[in-house]
Amino acid sequence: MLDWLQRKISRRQSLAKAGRLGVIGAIGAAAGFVNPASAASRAATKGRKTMHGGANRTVGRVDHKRNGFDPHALLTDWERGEVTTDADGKRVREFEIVALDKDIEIAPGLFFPAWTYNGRVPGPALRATEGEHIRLRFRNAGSHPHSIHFHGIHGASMDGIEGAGMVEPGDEFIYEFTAEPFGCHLYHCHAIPLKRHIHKGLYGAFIVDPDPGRHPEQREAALSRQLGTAENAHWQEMVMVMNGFDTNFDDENEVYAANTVAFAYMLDPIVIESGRPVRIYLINVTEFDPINSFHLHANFFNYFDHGTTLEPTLRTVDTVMLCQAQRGILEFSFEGFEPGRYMFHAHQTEFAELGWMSFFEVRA
Ligand SMILES: [Cu+2]
Repeated sequence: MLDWLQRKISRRQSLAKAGRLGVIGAIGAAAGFVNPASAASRAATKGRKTMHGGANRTVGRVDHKRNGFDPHALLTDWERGEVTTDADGKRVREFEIVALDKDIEIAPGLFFPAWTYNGRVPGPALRATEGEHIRLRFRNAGSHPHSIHFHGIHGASMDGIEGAGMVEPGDEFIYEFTAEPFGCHLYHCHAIPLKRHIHKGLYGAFIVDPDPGRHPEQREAALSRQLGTAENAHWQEMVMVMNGFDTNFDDENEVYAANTVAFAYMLDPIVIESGRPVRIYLINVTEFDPINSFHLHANFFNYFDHGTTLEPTLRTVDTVMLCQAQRGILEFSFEGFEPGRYMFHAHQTEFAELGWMSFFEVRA
């Protein structure tokens, strides 16, 4: 812990020294991070809980069209692939993913030379049902060898490591396995050096819905988790991949976010209907920092670690912390709450101030 703190402190000092042309300077000028101290202090002296609202933010707008993905669309644009039934009556779900090098705008005016799955960071949020046969065709149109390593159950030859689905530029591989266990999972490149390949943007959500037929004791809970059912449609579901970006390649992140674009959900809050429950598929892929976290203001949630149970593993908490690749499902409700803006953010305040800070806009 002391080493980690020490590293952060020396990083801050070197940034301060390099301020005139350093990273913060570059972000401050190009991306327009500002600190409206007067607003913050006004709020503080009034003792209002909105004090965080006066913290750092960005000015200007990211061009989501040019990026080819919009942070609000990323919340719910599940990639469901093509479903067929094979000769044995088994459901087969087929996906296609292509790796592409692509510059993406992660804060207004701040570009990151990403490696992407399907041109977006995070990659497509793959969604399947427990027990289905997954067939994923992966083509590498990028400049380096890449793979897709799934967090799930599969054979050694499908693991996405060297000799098991590592794909040279211009080549392709088909990964096949059964979607299990149900839960909130992820996939990422497993090429070496691993931290560079992951951090460049090669990761995404892999959500496996429980098959209600396999969970007769908890059928209602399973139905509510299965995309496409009336029970599921009642929920306001969304996926958030917590990530960070090392914009100057010094193995430290300068920008943090949920779903890549700094402060995207602060500038344009996520609208929530107070009468419907909320479910968040939360995944941490942040490289270089030991943990990331999610803190919800003014409310509490139940948490399902890895999403692999239908009963909460944590009840009535307002913060969870996750190491890299750890993930889970959050369930909560704003029913009966006063309409307004409810903040959520990493409770590493540094991450919050560098982009991972957001709002729910709760409406009646
Ligand atoms: Cu890679």
